Amino acid sequence: MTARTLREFLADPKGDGNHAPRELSVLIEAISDSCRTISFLVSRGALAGILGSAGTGNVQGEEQKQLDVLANDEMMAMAKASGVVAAAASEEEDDARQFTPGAPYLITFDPLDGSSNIDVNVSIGTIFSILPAKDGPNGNDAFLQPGRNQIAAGYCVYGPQTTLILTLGHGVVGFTLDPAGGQWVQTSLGMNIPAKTKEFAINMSNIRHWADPVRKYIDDCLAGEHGPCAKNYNMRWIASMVADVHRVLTRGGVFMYPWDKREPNKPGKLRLMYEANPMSLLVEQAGGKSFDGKQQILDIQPTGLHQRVSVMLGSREEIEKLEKLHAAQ
Ligand code: AHM
Ligand code: MG
Repeated sequence: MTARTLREFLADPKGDGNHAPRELSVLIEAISDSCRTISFLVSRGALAGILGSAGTGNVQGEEQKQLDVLANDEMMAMAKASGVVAAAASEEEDDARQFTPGAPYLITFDPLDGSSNIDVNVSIGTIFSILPAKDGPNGNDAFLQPGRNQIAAGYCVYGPQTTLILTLGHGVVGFTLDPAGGQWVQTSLGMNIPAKTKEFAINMSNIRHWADPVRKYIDDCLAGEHGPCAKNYNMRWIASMVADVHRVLTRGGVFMYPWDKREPNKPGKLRLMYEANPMSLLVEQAGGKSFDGKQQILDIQPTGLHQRVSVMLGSREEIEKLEKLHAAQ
């Protein structure tokens, strides 16, 4: 049997002979088209003169790269043209844009995650989250739904291969872009994060700023086979959430960007609506867990489109250790 394409998967995503809702298929196919386009732009890089700064800043006060802007333009054009998106919100824009009135979906995205890696040819990606639209106007407030409301979520990694990882709320599947024909070919039937792991991902340069439970967890990992975890851990930090989470989904591990004391009033670095929530849904659907230090990330009631959040996600056993350490403090 030859591998299914994304289109064939959408025709029968649960294997029960029923196709995905038609408008959802339209949107997922449109997103996959945009990811193909962005992948092509990324691969051309300096050849197209599109590396480096755009000379502008986004709503987060961060410098925008040219590819951040190009990827954002592509995703916004896709959302508008799809005809099934009522409104779209992006890391790169202050407010949601209104598109097709009465359409069923809202979409949020980080068009190019891992911006600090763009110019150094390290894996980057696109993250997206699909929520139900409300009746009537869908301004910023319409997006403030807990992650549990997500209808679908996924990401694309622009790495040695271009891979699209997707959940429609029942398991996680993966596709690889075949550069020969431009098709998305299913290469993962069901991703499962092993409950146990020996690998963590955190930016260790922030160690002096961490809260006590995070410090204790990493100290225990670093103590190795003679410490409380009784095993030796490995560490990885790519500094592209998409690539780090992709590794966790593929072979297990823990990914953390926790709150720290640098700016105590800032809940974390990563954004809830288009980074933490879609990744948490994928991780949960693959058998893992996510936690913000107090609760499961998918249960958080958002208060702002660009709100930040403390993120710990991955292999179930390790996240449960972190939950216990936070409960004990
Ligand atoms: P971005 O969306 O502007 O790229 O920022 C988010 C990125 C994540 O992909 C990554 O996990 C983190 O920032 C890396 O941060 P740091 O440079 O502090 O290690
Ligand atoms: Mg990002």
